[in-house]
Amino acid sequence: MAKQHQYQFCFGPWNISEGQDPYGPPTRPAQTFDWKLKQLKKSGFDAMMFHDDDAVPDIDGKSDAQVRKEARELKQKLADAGVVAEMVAPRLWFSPKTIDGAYTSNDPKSRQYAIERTLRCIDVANYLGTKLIVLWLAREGTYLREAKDGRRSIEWLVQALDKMLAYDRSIRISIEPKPNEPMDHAYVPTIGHALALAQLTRDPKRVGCLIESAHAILAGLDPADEIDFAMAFGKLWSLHLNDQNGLKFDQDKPFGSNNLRVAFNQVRALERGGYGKRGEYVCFDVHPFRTTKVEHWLAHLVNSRRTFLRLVQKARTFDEKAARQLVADRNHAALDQMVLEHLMGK
Ligand code: GLO
Ligand code: MG
Repeated sequence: MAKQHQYQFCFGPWNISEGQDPYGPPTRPAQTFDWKLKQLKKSGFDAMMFHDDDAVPDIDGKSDAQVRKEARELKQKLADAGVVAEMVAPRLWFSPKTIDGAYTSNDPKSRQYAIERTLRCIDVANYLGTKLIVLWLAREGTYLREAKDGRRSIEWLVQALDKMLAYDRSIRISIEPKPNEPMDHAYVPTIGHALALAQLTRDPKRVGCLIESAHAILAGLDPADEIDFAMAFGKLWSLHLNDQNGLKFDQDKPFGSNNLRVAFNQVRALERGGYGKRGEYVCFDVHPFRTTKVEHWLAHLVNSRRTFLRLVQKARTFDEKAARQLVADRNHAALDQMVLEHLMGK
């Protein structure tokens, strides 16, 4: 068992969302950023993750000086609240310029915009005091296969990563793979794809990954195996824990909500690999249910953290010796039941 340590927790302002879905409008009124920041600290969280335009709203319409001013003000606000910025991610999927993709758009002007916007995002990360850039490659993929050249798209992705790595030699990039939604097929659907892509860049050591439980499940994979795989490469630099009921829309359910055993195995993998010991955060990319009332607005975050910590205890009290004996004896039926009994408790 890895040496015990305290985990540090994180979420993003978008995780206190208002309940809209493709079929209906918000069900809760929007809250201010300051309110969200206060709730974060009060609920036992240590860090906040940001999109570039969470940090500097309407970033595309602002000058470099204005971006610097606003980002620095935010840094001060975070410092006053005793919160750090975990990462900054360029939100490349809202602009009319990225309708057909960002780094892999067929339009050179759009690709240029995507890169310039990302370099600005790196500036914002520097102002906020984090060196971690997260890339969720939302629209890098196709709705119909004939619309893009897959190999050329990979080359464009590598060129974009190279520009980021050259722009700032101290940043690290975590790719957050997701197999689908909004696209039919995304170009970097799994952790294996992300880490292979890293190898083609000018500085593979600075390109790692972020695992989101729901995205692994959408790819038909076990998130615990994805965690072990990334950690075998020393490349798990961030984490979006949540849950997902099979192959549906991206549900971002509370951690463990759908399958406690799959959640337990993720925590066990994190414990084994010593996740967090090099300053990595446990982030929850979870959303309230559309039905959630305003007064229960934080419950999905508080509950995810609580479930995580309870599962850490379950991982630390799991009888590893007995499990090893059952494994050696190939008694998988007993091992299976042992896990269930352990999770159910007395
Ligand atoms: C969507 C993603 C998204 C990212 C976020 C940070 O499916 O999970 O929430 O995590 O934009 O890049
Ligand atoms: Mg995510």
